[in-house]
Amino acid sequence: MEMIQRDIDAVAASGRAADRGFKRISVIGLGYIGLPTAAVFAARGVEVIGVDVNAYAVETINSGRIHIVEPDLDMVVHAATQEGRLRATLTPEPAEAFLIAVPTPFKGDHEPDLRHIEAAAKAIAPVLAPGNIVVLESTSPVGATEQLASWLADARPDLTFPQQAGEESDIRVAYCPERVLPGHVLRELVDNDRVIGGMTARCSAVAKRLYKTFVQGECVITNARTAEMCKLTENAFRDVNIAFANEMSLICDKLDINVWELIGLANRHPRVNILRPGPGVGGHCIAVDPWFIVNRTPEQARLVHTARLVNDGKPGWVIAKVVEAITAIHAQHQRTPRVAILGLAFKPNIDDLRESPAMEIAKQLGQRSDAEVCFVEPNITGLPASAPPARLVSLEEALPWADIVVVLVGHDEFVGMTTASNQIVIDAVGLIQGA
Ligand code: SAJ
Repeated sequence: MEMIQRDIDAVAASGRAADRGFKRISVIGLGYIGLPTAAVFAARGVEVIGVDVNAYAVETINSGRIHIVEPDLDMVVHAATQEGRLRATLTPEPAEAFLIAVPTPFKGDHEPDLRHIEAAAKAIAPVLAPGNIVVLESTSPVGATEQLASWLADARPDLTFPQQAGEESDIRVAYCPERVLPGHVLRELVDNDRVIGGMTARCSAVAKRLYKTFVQGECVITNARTAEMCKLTENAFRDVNIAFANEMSLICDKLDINVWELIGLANRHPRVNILRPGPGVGGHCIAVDPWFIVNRTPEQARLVHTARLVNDGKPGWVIAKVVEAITAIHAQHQRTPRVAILGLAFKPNIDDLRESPAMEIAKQLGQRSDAEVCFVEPNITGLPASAPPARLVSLEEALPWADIVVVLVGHDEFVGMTTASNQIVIDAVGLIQGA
């Protein structure tokens, strides 16, 4: 390891004199990670060519606007396009560095689906030139960077790649995962430490030089496989810890204990820090990435697998609680119960409803014929087309109206609200019943 570090430092030092920084880079995939990354490179004076298959995204960005929701990103993209440093296109163009930030979903039985990486590799291959670096940022299963390099080599037999020519290769290839938190992307892109896994020491050194254009955190070098696994490990760690909290909430419900009080008490221990139970784990990363570990090592990844099952089971548990309450009101008052669902986003204080356990719960409850349901989501102005035909109302309207109040997201707007003693409250996030 020490040896590798010495090699890397030597390569970096030798490159430094000749290098005056990257002038033109390309980002493939202009979504939640690619677009902010393109924008911060552009803000550092680099000419950035953003590439996306989505014509609407390309057009929107070229007009100085954004097609995703992320605080302050609109201003940075606007400035970059106005000053001519960021340009979006459907077709790749030559550049010194190519960063790939495309989605990596799973298919079938939670098997990683690398078809967007493959498509990106085939798209950039024709414009690659000796001396270029290709960096994969998409969360990927272990071995994906080697697979990317092999797709590139198949498409460009006239160039050499690290798997063929080692340090002497024409093209450098590295893996460098993003690890930014939605809602804080611009700050975290700059401040967070970065893990850089080159296919060779020289690949790592060049990638580090590239990221040092804007990263103020440390850029720590390892190999590609460890960097891939590091990203998966971070999100699996969080998933396992949330699963522990969620399992505690089920256990406490059975034993008639307030889980929020319990966690508050347990967390007073200096070495205990239990996360918060919720309606399930949403978002585009934590509910997906652990499967990439399970898929490759099913025999060994037992805890990681169980955590996924525990968290995926939580929305069904919340729904069962609400159905129990609906049945109780029917039996007691012989009328259709009114259910207010508070929060649809996948976590507090954002407007992103995709991959949201709250939305999954809302959809199922909204389709019931034995209850009247309304939704409260202060961060949106209208329901998506996929939502059931329920009303989107304000908290002030929903609270006095409802027989059953279901709290699914701890948005700031819900903090401090009070419910009536004759209402049934199902509080999945501990906003009302929390200690
Ligand atoms: N959640 C709980 N209880 C908690 C914390 C979170 O139920 O105590 C739920 C949230 O409500 C949400 C889900 O987990 O539904 C995920 O939210 P999150 O805030 O934990 O994470 P993400 O998905 O927004 O971002 C994660 C981050 N990874 C880690 O914190 C290890 C981020 O740094 C990554 O860059 C991102 O995944 C990614 O892109 O992989």
